[in-house]
Amino acid sequence: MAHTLSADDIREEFSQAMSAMYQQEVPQYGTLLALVADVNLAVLENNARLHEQLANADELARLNVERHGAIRVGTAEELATLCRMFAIMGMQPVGYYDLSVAGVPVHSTAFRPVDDAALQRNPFRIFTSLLRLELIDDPALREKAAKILARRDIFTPRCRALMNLHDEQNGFNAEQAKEFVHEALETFRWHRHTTVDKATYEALNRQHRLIADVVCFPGCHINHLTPRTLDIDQVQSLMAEYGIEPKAVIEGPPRRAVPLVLRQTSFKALEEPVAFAGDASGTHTARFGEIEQRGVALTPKGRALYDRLLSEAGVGKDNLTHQQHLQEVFKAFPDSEFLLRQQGLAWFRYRLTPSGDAHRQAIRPGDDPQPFIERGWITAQPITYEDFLPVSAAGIFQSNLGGDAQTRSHGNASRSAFEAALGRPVLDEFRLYEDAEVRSKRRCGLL
Ligand code: OOG
Ligand code: NI
Repeated sequence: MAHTLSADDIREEFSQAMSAMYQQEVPQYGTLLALVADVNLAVLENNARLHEQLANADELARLNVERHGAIRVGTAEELATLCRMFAIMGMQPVGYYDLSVAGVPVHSTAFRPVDDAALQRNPFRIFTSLLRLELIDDPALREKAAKILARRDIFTPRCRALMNLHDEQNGFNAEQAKEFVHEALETFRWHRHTTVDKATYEALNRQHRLIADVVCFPGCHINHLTPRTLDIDQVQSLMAEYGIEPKAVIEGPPRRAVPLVLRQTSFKALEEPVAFAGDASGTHTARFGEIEQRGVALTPKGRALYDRLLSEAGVGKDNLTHQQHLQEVFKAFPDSEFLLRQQGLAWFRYRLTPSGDAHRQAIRPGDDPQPFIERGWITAQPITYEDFLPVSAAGIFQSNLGGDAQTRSHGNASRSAFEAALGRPVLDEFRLYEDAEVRSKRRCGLL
């Protein structure tokens, strides 16, 4: 086909369209974007070294467009069709998250780009959860929910037709891509009208708020869209000034010289008016705002230490005390690029400098990169964590649910059931980071 648009181009267009739609739907999201842009600009102006580092790692350009969103679906067919839709945008399912350990009746994956160039261009990610109807313990209600879900189609007929066309042609031209983005967006739009009457909504809501959110609407509305900041502590402290009320504490690790994995904060879900089938009206709380700061991806060894320290630190009530406590506990985690590398705690991307390139023949497979780094022949940049944290995700669900989520455990992880619904296995995030490091070493002649 002539003039096929790349998946990266389509993802870029889609993420922009999604951001514009969400800004219209939730004006506070626009305020959040302005706040994050202000803070990022100030950080870059005051920190020439960070500015240079980000520019060298090709991270600067993506920062302004970088977002993640989250959606929840009700059936295997919906999940598998989303998988097709996101594949057209160059997004693959990465990782399996079992939220039932936090008392939330869903399991999830993150659709995101996986290769270096695609991530550099626009690392748009969608955290996607599938409802586990089997966790509704009232059989009549379970059956009713399944019936309601079976009746809806969250994709427009034109969107389905375009996905088929994409498969036949193996791509889209610019016009088709534009139409596809437009149609795909419909799936994630907010609907004020529920598909059920008030009594059904309330029965499902009593079972779990998330069940009502998934089952009662005609689409799978995007429930938040998160920009990336370079200084989350600063954003948290400025939120009130911008008229946004943040949740009490920043989740994840403490502030560090070398930022680790992911830190997140959010504002609470909005109470929005809804019209139920019949005449009744009421409200629904599902959509909220969130900001995140991303750091280096950890190796399994680093992740094990991280998990241990985070659970040792526990949860705090006010942010200041909690952050100070975290700082103390995380003293056990090395905080320099050299130590993280030397102890194999984090992943790095190696590059030859111009002088390294001139001495290529002196670098042999199996060599220790450290002497070359000291000589200025090779640089090692921390690989950005591109995924989500199970603990953090659960925390976000909880704050979103207004703190009354059930805490009982729903039994074993059901990864294979999730993959069967998805129609394919999910990718292993550790493998992706390891592969990125290995590829970069090979390019330098270190492997
Ligand atoms: C998803 C929550 C997970 C994150 O950033 O950890 C998430 C949801 O509430 O549907 O987006
Ligand atoms: Ni999120």
